[in-house]
Amino acid sequence: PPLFFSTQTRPSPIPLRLVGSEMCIRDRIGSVLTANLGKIYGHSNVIATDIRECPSGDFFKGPFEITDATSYDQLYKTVQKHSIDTVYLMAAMLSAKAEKQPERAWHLNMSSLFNVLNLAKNGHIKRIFWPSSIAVFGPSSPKQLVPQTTVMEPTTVYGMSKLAGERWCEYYQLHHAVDVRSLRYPGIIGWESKPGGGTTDYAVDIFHKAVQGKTFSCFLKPKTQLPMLYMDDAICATISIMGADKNQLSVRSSYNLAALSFTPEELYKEIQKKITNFKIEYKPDFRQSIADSWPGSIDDSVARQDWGWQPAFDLKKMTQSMLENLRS
Ligand code: AKB
Repeated sequence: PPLFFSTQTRPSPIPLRLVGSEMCIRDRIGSVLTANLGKIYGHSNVIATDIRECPSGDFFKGPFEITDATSYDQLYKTVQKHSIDTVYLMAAMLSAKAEKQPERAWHLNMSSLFNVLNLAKNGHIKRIFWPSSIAVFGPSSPKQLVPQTTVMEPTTVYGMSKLAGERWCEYYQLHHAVDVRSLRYPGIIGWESKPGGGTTDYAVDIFHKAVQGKTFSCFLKPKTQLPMLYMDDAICATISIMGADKNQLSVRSSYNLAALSFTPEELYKEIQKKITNFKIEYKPDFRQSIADSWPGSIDDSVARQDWGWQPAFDLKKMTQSMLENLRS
């Protein structure tokens, strides 16, 4: 993908990756994205932030700034200190956790977005990536191959915040020429860190239990189909859309993104091909109703047409990669 250069004289396309409060350790996509952006632009050109000190994990090697993404002033100071021109705002409280803390989730998910949109509107940064989610769809949306534009009545706090965020992204692009780009991430599966507060995170935890030789207790029913995306594909899609010519982009709210869909039963059987004595039990909890409100599969033809999206990992390849990396 083409490199992004700041307007500074030095070649420093410094994207600022923001993570939410408790998202530092469990911010899986943000951690891996930072490391990948560092490989492209140079680790010293990618500034990672969180509301508190992150352990010196191996997921990024560049500068780190303690920054509260819900504070405009703190964001402004970090942006000015490092001459940042591109922000990847990964701060959010995910679906399951947000149902337990609705007002805190709304505050984190919305105020961080407004802060970054206003930094761009006020001319302090040039470009923004902001992740939306399949959570924007609800029970009245089509269940299979849900289209880019359809009925969207989310029944979760997280989904409502992401739908509202999409509308604001399009509004700032239309009224303030803010270059903000967004993807509706499915459930993201990666080996790089532990599962977080998401409903799709069962599909991460199951691999940890499999390699530990433990029985996996699944909080969803066996035939609950959900759209998923392997971490490598999520990173590729994020870097690709940020590298696209903005005249290619027909969608300025958020693009549908898809790679694979599966049920816990299908994932378990795929893992069992490699770990034959692996056991699963099903104990559905409150997260079942969240999953039931989401579609089983996504139509991402608009993303494929506009900026050439093409996933690389299917269920077999993802399972193999997860097990190999977790074992190593
Ligand atoms: C969640 O499960 O909350 C997230 C999502 C689908 O956006 N992984």
